[in-house]
Amino acid sequence: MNFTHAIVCPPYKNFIYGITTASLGKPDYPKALRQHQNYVKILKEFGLKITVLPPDENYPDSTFVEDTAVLIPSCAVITNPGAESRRGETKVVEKLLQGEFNTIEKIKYPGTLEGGDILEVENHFYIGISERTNQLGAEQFIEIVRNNGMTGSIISVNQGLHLKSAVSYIGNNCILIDPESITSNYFNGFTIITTEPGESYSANSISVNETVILSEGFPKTRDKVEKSGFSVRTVNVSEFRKLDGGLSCLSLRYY
Ligand code: CIR
Repeated sequence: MNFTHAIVCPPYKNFIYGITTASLGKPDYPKALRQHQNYVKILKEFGLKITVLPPDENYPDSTFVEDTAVLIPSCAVITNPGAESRRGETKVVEKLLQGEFNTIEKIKYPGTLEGGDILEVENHFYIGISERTNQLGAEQFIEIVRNNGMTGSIISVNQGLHLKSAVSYIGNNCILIDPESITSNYFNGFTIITTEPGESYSANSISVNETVILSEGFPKTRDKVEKSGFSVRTVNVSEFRKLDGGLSCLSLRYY
């Protein structure tokens, strides 16, 4: 996917109190800051213009900026996070996007939707129904993408936080998927790369300007992706993983 811009939000020090179901211990804040800086550095190396939102002391999870909006080429969709403590995060993002996109759409209560549940594959969007995204939110989103000449369909997420915790589109008709969390039957017609046993976390990745960015520490899956012809970079996001975050959730990418 060719991107020219990304929005990020560095963690604030209360980040360590973000929502989590992982039992990996408390994140180390200075380490998280360094990892975030390195993540941003890598995006810059790919030529992306970075907009940095100020760290937000009111929202410990605000560094997971991907959940607050979905940027489809013709408009920005402001989400309505399913986690109540995260609902207010969208305000600052909406204000910023008003200057970047001509059309702003919104997911409205009682519909809920988080960006981590939206998997974009060319002109189609897969929407995960999860603990955070409900049927109503998904239907509102499908209506919006239809009005913009694209399509959407629903996938039920029975394990893990978001749809994209377990699946990524890495370009070239290729899906990277954790087979322990989600069946690849949803993706007939695609080339499927499965994460290796014990490496499920690496299913969350992003593809930026012809390179796949994977989490550091999952060598077997990295090998598989490289052998499938992709060039790969890795980035350490261990402190974000402790709060159920993947590397995709640390930026909102667009062009
Ligand atoms: C949460 O539970 O909302 C955050 N601690 C993690 C959100 C991760 N978001 C994402 O992977 N898109």
